[in-house]
Amino acid sequence: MSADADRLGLATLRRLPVECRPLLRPGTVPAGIVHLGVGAFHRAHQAVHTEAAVGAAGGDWGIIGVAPRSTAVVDALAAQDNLFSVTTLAAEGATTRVVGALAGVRHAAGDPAAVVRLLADPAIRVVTLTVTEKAYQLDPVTGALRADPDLVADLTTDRPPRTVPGLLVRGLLARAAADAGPVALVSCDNLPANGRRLRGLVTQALALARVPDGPAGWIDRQVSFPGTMVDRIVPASTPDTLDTARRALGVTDLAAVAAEPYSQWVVEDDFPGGRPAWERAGAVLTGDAGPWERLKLRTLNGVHSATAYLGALAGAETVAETLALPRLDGVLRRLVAEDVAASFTPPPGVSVPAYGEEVLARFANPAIRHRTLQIAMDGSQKLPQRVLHTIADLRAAGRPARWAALVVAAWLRFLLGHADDGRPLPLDDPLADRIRAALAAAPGTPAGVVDALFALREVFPADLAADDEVRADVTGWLTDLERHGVRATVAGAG
Ligand code: CS2
Repeated sequence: MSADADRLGLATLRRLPVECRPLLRPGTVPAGIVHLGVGAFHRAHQAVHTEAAVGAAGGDWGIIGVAPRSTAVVDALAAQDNLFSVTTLAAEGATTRVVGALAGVRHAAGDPAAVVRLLADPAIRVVTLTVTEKAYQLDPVTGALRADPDLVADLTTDRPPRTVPGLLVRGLLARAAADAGPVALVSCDNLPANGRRLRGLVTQALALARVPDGPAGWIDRQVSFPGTMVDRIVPASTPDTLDTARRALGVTDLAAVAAEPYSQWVVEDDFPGGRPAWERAGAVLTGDAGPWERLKLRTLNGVHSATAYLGALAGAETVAETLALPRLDGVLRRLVAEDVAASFTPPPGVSVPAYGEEVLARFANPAIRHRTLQIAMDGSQKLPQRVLHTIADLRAAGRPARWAALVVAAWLRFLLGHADDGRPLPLDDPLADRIRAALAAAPGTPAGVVDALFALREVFPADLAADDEVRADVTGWLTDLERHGVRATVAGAG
């Protein structure tokens, strides 16, 4: 128990304003879920939905939060008896509430064996993941597992696993050996067809590890991979986030997060070992999350990436600041209405342009400071499902993809490393070395840059890269962005 009288913890719960107290008291709900990636998004999303579900309908569904790498969050939560607060930032004001969904925390890099044991524990019947796109180590275009030396060592030696696929496969093998009962592995990351991708990861990793038919068959029969669509805007926490939490709670919370009011979760209902009554907490349980996932990835995340690259180039620090650039909202509306909406069939009853309007209103929330550079990270892992699938589907239907091409051009210009005012822009991407090498070998013209980067097969599939109309559109936009900058390009567009 936390002894610090000034710190959030079981001992200080009674001092919190009544409206800030958790629905569940940690320690009273036994663990049934392991969550990998106990970052801000998980704390403000699945943890909140799960606490509400258990509060409404009961069940042994406490969450053990596992941090794959960072010890900071594990240390902060452990010192707070696993309690943390979520501040909901609406334009009208903020409300803060402590969440009691976590039954424990572990640090995977520090004690991988403990995490493997947890995954093999029969009490654990659901494993959820928010580890970001790159941690799956899957080729964004094909879904093929990238077997780098770390992953190969995890799968072919008995050293303690260091990668997420390694940890999962070791855990599943231990579970099969103990015949510990069925489990659902639930990706809550923004990957396309995330359930199928995670199943593909496990299948490929088992093959690479040359796992015999016995345990491989057990895993095939006992493990499900429901797909999900997850949505809540949760910027990385800052000193401001901690100050706001402290003012509301009267004690310090070093694991505080802040998020927008909106939260959505669509989950395929395939849980062989049971699940919390998430439908009692606002989640939609469905047979196929695919249409929801495409809606969200192409509209919300596609427009988010567009905003991040255009905003970063224009020198805007946040998404809300970017939306205030003259005429930029008009361009984003045309991206949604003319390209995204024409590229796929949305869930029944959903209008893509209306959903797009709601997204723009959420992005404009003045209380949320979501940094463009945070969203701009890892573009090679994000662009395929957010923008390139839109382009591919439009082209397959014989349609143009002019606005989506602008997003690609903005990404390429971002990769060149300088904002419109000449300030350097960081390249934080698992393919950074490949991207730099491709650019260094290319002529500096817009067409040269397009040629060099369209040759990255992990990002641009061959069909798309060979499409002259797409190349011409992207080259045209890149020329405009280079000559005139984002402001003038946007003002002159459409
Ligand atoms: C964002 C997402 O960082 C990013 O790439 O687009 O994290 C986004 O905020 C969430 O998907 C919203 O649900």
